[in-house]
Amino acid sequence: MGIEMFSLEGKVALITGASYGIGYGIAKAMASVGAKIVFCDIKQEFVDKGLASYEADGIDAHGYVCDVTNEAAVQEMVKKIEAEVGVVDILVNNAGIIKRIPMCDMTAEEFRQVIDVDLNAPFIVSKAVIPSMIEKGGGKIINICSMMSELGRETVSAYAAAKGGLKMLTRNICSEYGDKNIQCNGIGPGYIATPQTAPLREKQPDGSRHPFDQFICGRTPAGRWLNPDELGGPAVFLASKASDAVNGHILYVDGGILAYIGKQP
Ligand code: NAP
Ligand code: GCO
Repeated sequence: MGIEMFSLEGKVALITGASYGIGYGIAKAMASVGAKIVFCDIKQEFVDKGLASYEADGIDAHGYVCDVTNEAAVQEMVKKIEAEVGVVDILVNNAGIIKRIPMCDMTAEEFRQVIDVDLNAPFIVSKAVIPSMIEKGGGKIINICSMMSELGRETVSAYAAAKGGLKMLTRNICSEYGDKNIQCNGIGPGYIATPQTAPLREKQPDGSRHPFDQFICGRTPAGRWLNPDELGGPAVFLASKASDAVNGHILYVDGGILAYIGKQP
């Protein structure tokens, strides 16, 4: 077997929340090895922006408006995709939100919102595509986890609970559907420069670097933030035949953060 073991030629890949950011970087990489790209976003405005970006990059993507927390809307979207593009061979549960609020100041409603998008939605979307994957003889599911699947941090209790839960949902899908030739793995990105993390990189009023920016670069052996394109290779691997024996694994793409104690003073 040669390089074709990484080919996604003829495969339909659904990437949620992929108008920009990490999802977009993953979609671009998958398209470059032959996948047909389907994405969704919660607002028409972002789907339109996403479609324009894909077109500018020479990618013929299909975009749908869908709130991934709404089970009826997700079921309807998956039916449409099957009719208009084909059965989803690869699902990337990427859409996600974060609320950085100290736990005792966070309302139960805010906690639920994060769990809803970051944990319930991957359950809902996976559940919608698995039956057709089984009928077709297999499929790949990639859940976008986080450093917070392993580590805690002040202010991100809901996010850490959701991403820790997503790690276990990944292992459970692997356990439950491995015998149907479905591989479900996670990618745990480190700190990636996207709109979600923009507040952590904002320059201070005096022009100096945000303290969190300095902290995270000191915790990353490479000494820098990663970019969405750097998740492309690992995602292609987990979507391709090359990873058919990899199941229930979380691949941390963190520039080494989890291996490092941090820069010594
Ligand atoms: P982002 O820039 O905020 O993009 C997230 C996307 O998800 C946006 O397009 C957003 O749409 C969409 N979305 C949110 N709620 C949705 C819903 N209910 N239905 C459909 N789409 C929805 O985030 P990102 O940084 O690329 O992160 C992508 C994933 O990676 C998330 O799961 C995040 O937790 C995870 N992650 C990020 C980092 C990082 O450092 N950036 C690190 C580890 C893990 P709108 O813009 O319309 O709201
Ligand atoms: C935060 C960050 C993180 C990262 C990422 C780490 O506030 O700590 O936003 O949650 O985005 O998920 O892997």
